[in-house]
Amino acid sequence: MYFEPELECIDRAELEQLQLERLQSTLYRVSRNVPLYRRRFEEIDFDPENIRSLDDIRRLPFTTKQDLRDNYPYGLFAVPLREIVRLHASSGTTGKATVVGYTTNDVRRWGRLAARVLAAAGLTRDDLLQVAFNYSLFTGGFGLHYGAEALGASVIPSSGGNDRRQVQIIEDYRTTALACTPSYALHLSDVMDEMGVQKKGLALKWGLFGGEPWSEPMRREIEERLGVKATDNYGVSEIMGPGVAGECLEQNGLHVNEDHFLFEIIDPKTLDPVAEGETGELVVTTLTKEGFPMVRFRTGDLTHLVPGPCACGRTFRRIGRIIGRSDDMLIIKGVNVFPSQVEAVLLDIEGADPHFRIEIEREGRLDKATLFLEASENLFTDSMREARELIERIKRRLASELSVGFEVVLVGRKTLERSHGKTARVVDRRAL
Ligand code: DLL
Repeated sequence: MYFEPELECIDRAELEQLQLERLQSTLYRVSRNVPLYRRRFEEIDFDPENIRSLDDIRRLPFTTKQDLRDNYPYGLFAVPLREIVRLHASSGTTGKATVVGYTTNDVRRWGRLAARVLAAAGLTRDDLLQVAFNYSLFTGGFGLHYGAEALGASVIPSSGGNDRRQVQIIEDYRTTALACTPSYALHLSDVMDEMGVQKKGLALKWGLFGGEPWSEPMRREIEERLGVKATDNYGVSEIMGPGVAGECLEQNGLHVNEDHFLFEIIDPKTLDPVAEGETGELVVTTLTKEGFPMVRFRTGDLTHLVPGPCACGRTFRRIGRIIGRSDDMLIIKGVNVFPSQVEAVLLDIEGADPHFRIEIEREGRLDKATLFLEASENLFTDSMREARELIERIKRRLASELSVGFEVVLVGRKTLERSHGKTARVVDRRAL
């Protein structure tokens, strides 16, 4: 039930002392080793020596995704590359934007924190966890894999995709726990029905879902259809991937691993802390990361602090499920996509006029993204063949640069709605 009970149930006063010490050493480390932080601390005349309480963190500037882009690829690493044993990136970023690095200690800690999340979600060493997240630059697969190994459970690294084979493995290997995105879990359940699988006969007990937003009705549906107890877990690659926070079997908020991450919830407009329990943007400072420490990283994710202690006995505070984003980032099939990335691809394709609209819906259980693109003067063509070729070219580029497949539909000039002179770029019809 607990993986590290002495830490997961730590006395709050002791925790705060530990956080303060770790915060101070993180701030020392970044001010010595990361030019961006050194410069920013100098600008505000800040010396890590002067951190007296956890609230002092509010004096420090935020770190944003833009900072990561500006320092691509290795500018924010706090150790020489020789110390780094692993590189990852945020989902969707096949190329530029984010690269994060882990030292040997970071990888080991990542496994332990993911193991806590698994234990809180019901797993023990007797379980067989099928990890149907991709093993790639994306952190999902590896993170949960290490967690299961640290816990001593058996891992089935099936990775993402290949639906019928996933189902067959669940049946034949007698998988007891499944980790994937919540929408993929529902999709697999449909595939089981198509294949005529008797779900009652499966050994499945636990479902660990994360990587994309979902809802209570989705949880209930997954639980009923797959016969699992479903829990939510949260992570973001800039911080560490899965293992940042996870629900326990009370299913009422995600315990943040507070001995390793200091979190704040701020108003994304004023940047001040929100009142306790109100919704705001989650900001995270890493307390033990060596390779890629982050100070006040703005995740863009909207959540709230769940009031009061939890019946499970863990003393770590809980955040509510992520209900949206403070920026325009979309999560399509679990992959992060910014409309500006779509625009950049279109701009780059000769003749493509970036007047576009992205429509996202759920087809069956899975996300379907369609790009409606206005044909511009130079790509307007009577030739069906040329139009088809253009569409194929755009599809290929989007798939390879954004890691998400789009349907592409060319529409006539000036047919897309303009709102205040700007295209209403995203229509999200998904009901979670
Ligand atoms: O999605 C890490 C992860 C993998 C977490 C597998 C859990 C399970 P990124 O690719 O960097 O990392 O995407 C991070 O995904 O800022 C959220 O917007 C969203 N996200 C992650 N977990 C949840 C969740 C991984 N449980 C971005 N609920 C984050 C809602 C989530 N959104």
